[in-house]
Amino acid sequence: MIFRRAQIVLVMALATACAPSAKPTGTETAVLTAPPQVPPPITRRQPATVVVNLEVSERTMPMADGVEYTFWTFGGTVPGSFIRVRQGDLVEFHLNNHPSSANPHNIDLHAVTGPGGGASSSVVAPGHTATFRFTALNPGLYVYHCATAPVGMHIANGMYGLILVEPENGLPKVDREYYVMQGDFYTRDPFGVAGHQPFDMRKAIREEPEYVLFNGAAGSLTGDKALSAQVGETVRLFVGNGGPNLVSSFHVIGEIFDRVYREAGSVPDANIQTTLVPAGGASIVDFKVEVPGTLILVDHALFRAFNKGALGMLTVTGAQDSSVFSGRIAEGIYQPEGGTVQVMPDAKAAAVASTPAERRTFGQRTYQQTCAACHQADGRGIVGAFPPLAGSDYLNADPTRAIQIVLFGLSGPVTVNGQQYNSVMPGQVLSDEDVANVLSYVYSQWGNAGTAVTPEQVKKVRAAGPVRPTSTAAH
Ligand code: HEC
Ligand SMILES: [Cu+2]
Repeated sequence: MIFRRAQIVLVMALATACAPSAKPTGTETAVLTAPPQVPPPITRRQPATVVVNLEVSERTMPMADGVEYTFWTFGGTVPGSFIRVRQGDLVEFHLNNHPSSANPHNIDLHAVTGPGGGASSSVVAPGHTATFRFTALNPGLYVYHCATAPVGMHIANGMYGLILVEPENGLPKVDREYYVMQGDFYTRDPFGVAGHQPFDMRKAIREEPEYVLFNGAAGSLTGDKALSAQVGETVRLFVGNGGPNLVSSFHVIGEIFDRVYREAGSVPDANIQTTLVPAGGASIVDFKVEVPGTLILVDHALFRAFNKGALGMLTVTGAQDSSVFSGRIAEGIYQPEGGTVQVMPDAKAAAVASTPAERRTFGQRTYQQTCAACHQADGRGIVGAFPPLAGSDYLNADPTRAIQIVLFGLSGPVTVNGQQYNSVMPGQVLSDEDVANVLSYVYSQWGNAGTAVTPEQVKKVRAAGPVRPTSTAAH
């Protein structure tokens, strides 16, 4: 016992002895990366002076399909550049505000021990630069953000990012590291309405975002921008939340986090399903991917994921392991409430189109507001859950059937482009005009057949009533 106590005291003494008291030696310039990439781990075993050059710029970029927003950025991206330093490093921070900016900005790094996290030392007018230094005393993953008044607005426009202060001996090695940061956005028009969207201060004060996004855009981490890994690899996500208002319930559908540094603290916890990421906070999650498939990153406050954009993907490739996951091995029909598919409430007033082009424009709006939540903004759906409308053989084979599906819903097995789906699409409460608009739009997109659908056709199908559609494209 006495021996053990002596050992512990010795370990503590060693820990304090080689802690940040060591003087930085040498100077290097920090490698900054755009999301979702992360700079490589630091291999140095002693502190250094690290120079960070970060440029603030205001730029108009896509926020969703057809939607643009003038973001205020650190390093030209939302979230801002990822910064990686080591505990004990002396950081020399240069904040440069591009001459084209309309506003002054500054930076508050939660990794700074000092007044305002550097905010008042870093205020920069357009075309100016400010320099300050700090020593990274505490290891962890820290949010940085602009703190220029009105602070909430600068953050709502995208001014936040992450700085990792690696502990002296580094983090445990993993095969892949990615950078994902959530933020809530307040636009004049509802989610998906095309065009340039100005910031809406009243919605921001009411905390009612139209968009909740990972990495600054709906679809920033889906399709060919999905994160990737191979079966058997370990993945680490540096997850941040810029807010300004919402707290994130970060979850990856189809995975369990083997290790979570909750709120980016130093002691990892194990086997976590969903981790809370506060506004102005972060979390580090590590997991091994055991089976191939698409893992879905969400804020598990799920309307944010399926209706406001907070959805990303991690594509895992490699060999199947049916002992870990079997896939569907049996199926049958279970209908406690009878065979009818439920219909969603809340029909909206129709937009009456006077030309085919206008019909498609109105249809795009309905698509973004109604269909994109499931079939995705790019029409490619989600493998295993929502069939694609882009290049769908099933859709293109029969417009009457497509009208039936939108009006009355669809359930049971269907095969789309050779893939089986067996789920439920609720009937959509839309007017004849709206159905004609949305289907004309869908048919005009993504390599589809270009079929024009008229309100008269929809009216006839509605009058004929529900039919169980055939399950394959051919009929
Ligand atoms: C709540 C999610 C959801 C919404 C919203 C939704 N769908 Fe679907 N949709 C599905 C699912 C799930 C299926 C497959 C149903 C099955 O497996 O039987 C499907 C199937 C389809 C199909 C046939 C299969 C294919 O890919 O060609 C079409 C066409 C379609 N939906 C069009 C639409 C249109 C147009 C809208 C918007 C007006 C819409 N859906 C809204 C979930 C949804
Ligand atoms: Cu700012």
